[in-house]
Amino acid sequence: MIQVQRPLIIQSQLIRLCCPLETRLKHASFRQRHHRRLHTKTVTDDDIARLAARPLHPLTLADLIKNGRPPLSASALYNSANFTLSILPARLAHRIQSLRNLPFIVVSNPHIHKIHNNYLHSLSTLLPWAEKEIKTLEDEVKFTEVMADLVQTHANTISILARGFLEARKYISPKEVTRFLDEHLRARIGTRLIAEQHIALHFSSQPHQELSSSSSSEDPSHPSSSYIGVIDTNLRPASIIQHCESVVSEICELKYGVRPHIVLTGEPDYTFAHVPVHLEYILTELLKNAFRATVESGMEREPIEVTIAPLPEDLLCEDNESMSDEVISNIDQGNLDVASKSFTGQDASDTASAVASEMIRPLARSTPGVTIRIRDRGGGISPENYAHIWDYSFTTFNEEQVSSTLSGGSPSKSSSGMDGLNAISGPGGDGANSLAGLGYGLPLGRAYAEYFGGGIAVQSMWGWGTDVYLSLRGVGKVD
Ligand code: ADP
Ligand code: K
Ligand code: MG
Repeated sequence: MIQVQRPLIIQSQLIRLCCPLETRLKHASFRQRHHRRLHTKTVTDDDIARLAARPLHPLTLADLIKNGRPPLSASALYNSANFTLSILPARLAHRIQSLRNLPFIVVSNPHIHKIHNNYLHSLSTLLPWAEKEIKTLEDEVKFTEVMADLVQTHANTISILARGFLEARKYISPKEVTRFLDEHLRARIGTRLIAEQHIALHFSSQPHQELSSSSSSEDPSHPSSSYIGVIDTNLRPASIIQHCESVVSEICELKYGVRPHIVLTGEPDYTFAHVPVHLEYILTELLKNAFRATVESGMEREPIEVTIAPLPEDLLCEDNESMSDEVISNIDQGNLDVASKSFTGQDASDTASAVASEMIRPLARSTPGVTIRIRDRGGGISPENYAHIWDYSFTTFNEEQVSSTLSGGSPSKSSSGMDGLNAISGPGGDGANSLAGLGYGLPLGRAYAEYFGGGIAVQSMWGWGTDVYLSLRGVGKVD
């Protein structure tokens, strides 16, 4: 297999912040008890064309929290299942079409073809539900099994695609790969979030409470009341930073005997509503880059400064006002092309407007957020390299190491000795560490940040160091 095994202690640390303990325990016991074959229906080309012709429902924050705080009643839970069911088939069909639109020789690559087949499989598990309304507990449990299968099937998508595009690099340019992955991985973030949200709500809802009775008070660091599904309404960025620092610096010390340290400044007690796994993924990638640069340039005695600065409220108001009621109502009604055109003033292509709408949509409903600056003394980024840092395939890591990281063998020692640091990554969906060193950290981190209206900006002071600004918006007013 293509996964590189991470030391056990670190893997479990990474999982820790992903979701409340009780959800994790229940998820595990659910998977054990419901390990049976799912009902499937063969997917025809007609099915794909028909479903892909449906407009894509833009996932709003309101969608994720509209069923209220858990525990959900049975009817709210059915609403969540039916909503999930109403939007996933079209999303999967769009992904299949977009994979089929790649050059034939690229989509014929076994790894990329595997991803194509994974989407076909997931669509085949959803088709039997196509004309159904979920209104019994029995159906809801079965549907949650389908969702668990969906999340599981696509868990390693990123490392598999990375390997496929690496093998097919003779036939497709880095810019084309970036264009495809930017759309594909952004769409995947949304699809995954919808499925995981339903799974999380399922486990924290009244009809399934008996599953949780033994575990509800075991994890005081995760008071379940602050969670609505996968969203933590009381997320403290400083806690995630400290956690990511310990993971990244532990690897650094184990491998190289040095451990750059972080100095945390700003407002460490700030909290807001966001998706913890997203934040953890992004910060792990950004810290990994900062640590790598710091050690490579022999500056490990210099602290990496991380500053947490809440966004001023009035600034957000102005920002929200800049989006007219017309744009907001078009977003709400799913008229993304119209909304994106009137917001950006551009007649965007389908793809561009899909990407643009994924970005503008959350702005309409956002609440305060935060900027996190990561400042390192790692020497900065050369102007030649700076032009490429957002390309999915671009890395200053050498190819031998990348191939060996992907093939799961122990990476060869590099002249810089940084292979180990590049073999780690956050749990941004893969749960594995195989995408690191492939040049996916910055672009995928930015995709996560932009999903709810934030962003990442990199400012390099060549010869000195790098400042990275991560901005995140709170995910909507809850309550
Ligand atoms: P990867 O880390 O796998 O190479 P990334 O997308 O995370 O991929 O980063 C791409 C490249 O950008 C890195 O290989 C490195 O050359 C450069 N880079 C990113 N962050 C920094 C930093 N803080 N200091 C110096 N170079 C950086
Ligand atoms: K990159
Ligand atoms: Mg990186």
